Amino acid sequence: MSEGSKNRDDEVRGDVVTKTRPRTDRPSLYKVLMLNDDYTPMEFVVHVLERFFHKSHEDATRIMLHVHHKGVGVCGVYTFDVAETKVTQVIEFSRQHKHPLQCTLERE
Ligand code: TYC
Repeated sequence: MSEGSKNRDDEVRGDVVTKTRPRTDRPSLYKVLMLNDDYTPMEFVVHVLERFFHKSHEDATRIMLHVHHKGVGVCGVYTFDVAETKVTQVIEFSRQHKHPLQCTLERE
């Protein structure tokens, strides 16, 4: 194959032609959701939102109150691995402190 006829997105190595896809695929995103319960102290939930989701005290308080009143709320949106890690961290931290706080992830 002459260099002139070769597609710009092909890579030629010996006889093998590999189509390189345009880099337009974006990763799927996942919401990390916080769930309400009757026992976890409000201040603890605010602390979790500050510590693991890097929220300001004001935003953390707003999200906590939203969850308290509506039952569920979004802490942040991340790629799968990051979202899964946040869920694990929140649940581990909550259990260490003997609180039943629940957190889950949902594909956007
Ligand atoms: N409902 C809890 C209370 O009244 C507070 C709370 C808020 C718990 C948000 C969990 O995700 C939660 N102490």
